[in-house]
Amino acid sequence: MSLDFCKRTPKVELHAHLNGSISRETIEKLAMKKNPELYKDLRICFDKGKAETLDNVFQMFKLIHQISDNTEAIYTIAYDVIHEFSADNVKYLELRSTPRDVPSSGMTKSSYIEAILKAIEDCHKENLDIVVKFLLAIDRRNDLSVAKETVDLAERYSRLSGGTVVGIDLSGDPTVGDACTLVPILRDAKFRGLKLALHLAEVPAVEETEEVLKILPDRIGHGTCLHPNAGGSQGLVDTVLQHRIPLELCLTSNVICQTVAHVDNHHFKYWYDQGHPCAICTDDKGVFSTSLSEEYCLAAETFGLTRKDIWTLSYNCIDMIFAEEAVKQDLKSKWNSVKSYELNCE
Ligand code: 6MZ
Repeated sequence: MSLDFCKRTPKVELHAHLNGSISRETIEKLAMKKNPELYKDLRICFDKGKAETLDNVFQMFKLIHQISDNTEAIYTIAYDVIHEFSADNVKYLELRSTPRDVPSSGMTKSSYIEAILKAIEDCHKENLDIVVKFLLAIDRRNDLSVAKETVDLAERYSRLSGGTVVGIDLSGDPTVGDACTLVPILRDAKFRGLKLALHLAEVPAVEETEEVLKILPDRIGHGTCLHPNAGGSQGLVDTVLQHRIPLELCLTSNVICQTVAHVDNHHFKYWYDQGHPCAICTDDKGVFSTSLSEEYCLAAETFGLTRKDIWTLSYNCIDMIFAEEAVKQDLKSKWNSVKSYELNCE
């Protein structure tokens, strides 16, 4: 499989954390302005291979958050990340990010969200060929009151942005906190019409996953340990299959974080073979030094997928997006307009 073919294939990115997607160029731009010493630390961290465990990755987020502590930086990161995905031929992108208050810079959760919305709007005004939606993230360490504040903000900004904010993500270090405590507010978010993309079973956690699955989220992030062979249970697998809850699968991320021992063992194979809806995603393209095209190429090479398989995998993601039917139809025509050319040429 050529990387070139994966680059030319139009793609949908459904699982991209804003601060984890930051490129080296943007880090350099922001860190040099703020503190060259911090840049040295970040550069050491970003050298390929340094993000080698889940723990290290979460340390890297702490460093990145030091440079994204003001609305100007948040705007720059969002603007650059959207351009980078667009350059990789991503036609539809759902960004997710955890709103932060930083009193020393005057950043509030609202101004954080507004900076991202402004970047999305400015990219749209430039006629960049990409539709961008936004999910507000709840960190699983948060208590119910912080989570409720995020859901209130999502509801408010969904209205104010005319539908750019579409829902809620639940993420954060999977080895910390208990998502069960957040179930009432997640249920309420769904009731208020927000979509739910929840990180589930990134590490083994059968009881927690059973409890959260009762909400029937709209999509699952990772789902690495749903299967009994990976520390899950047949009951979890059956629920996900029965409700056809789409999975957002991030190959490089799982291998680097060591939640999957080797890419050959990635759970993509199991779910793909069941004909279950699977979206290949990057997770944190900056932290993991990857791109969506590289992830498709890796999936193709590892699991012997043909060009037609890759095309279909990408096309099928359109039905998993959190956008109205008209957007889905537009995307499908875009895919279909280049399909026969791309699949027939060498
Ligand atoms: C769980 C993750 C993650 O929100 O500041 N995040 N949560 N599992 C992962 N797998 C590696 N990768 C990223 O982006 C950074 C935040 O996204 C979540 C974490 O909460 C991290 O702090 P934002 O834009």
